[in-house]
Amino acid sequence: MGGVQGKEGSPKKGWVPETKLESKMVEAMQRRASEGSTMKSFNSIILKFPKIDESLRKCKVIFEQFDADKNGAIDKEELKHCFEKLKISFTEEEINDLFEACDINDDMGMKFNEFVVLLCLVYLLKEDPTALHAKSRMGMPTLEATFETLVDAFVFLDKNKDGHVSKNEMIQAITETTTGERSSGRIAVKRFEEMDWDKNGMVNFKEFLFAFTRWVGIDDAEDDDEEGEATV
Ligand SMILES: [Ca+2]
Ligand SMILES: [Ca+2]
Ligand SMILES: [Ca+2]
Repeated sequence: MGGVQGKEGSPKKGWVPETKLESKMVEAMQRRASEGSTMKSFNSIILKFPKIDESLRKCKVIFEQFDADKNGAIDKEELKHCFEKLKISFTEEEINDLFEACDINDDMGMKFNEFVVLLCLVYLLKEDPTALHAKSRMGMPTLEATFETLVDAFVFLDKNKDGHVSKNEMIQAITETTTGERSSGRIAVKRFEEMDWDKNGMVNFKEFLFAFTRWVGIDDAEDDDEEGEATV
């Protein structure tokens, strides 16, 4: 707490990840990256959007199950119960780090989109090098397949496999598939800036996931009751 913020900007070499969790995330991503990506182009990622969207929305059921007091957010206690049920053995510190990493508006409760990001990070972190391609890491095979698609998409973008997507990598990914249109470079930069929340010039997997929940539109699902309760 209260550390010196120090030099911002230059995320060149020697850039130190903020938390242990962050460095584990990068390590897990680098290991996964060494296996390569099945994505062929940026468009092939976009084509998967509807399916990913559909699958992530189904997460809402899980979210509601874990939101024991039904206040629309998952607090730390609820999250711990949730992890126990899923047999996810994270340490207290890891749970705290995860919680803080995903609780972006800092109100001590996971909203739905934050919860989706958190589960996907758990999926990535639960990757066990000694048990590659085990059937299921979390007991949710369909959802895990979607998470794998998201990891795969990130690996596609991370050309140099360092666990981060740089602006140049984003530009490369988008411009190499669109046939030399002038505008595609600008789009790439815009997309990149949308993703790079902390403006450090690099997009990590967490930032990528949050951007994704916005792109597929699950972040504005907050108050629209599908039951259509007409409360006026
Ligand atoms: Ca709750
Ligand atoms: Ca990279
Ligand atoms: Ca960033």
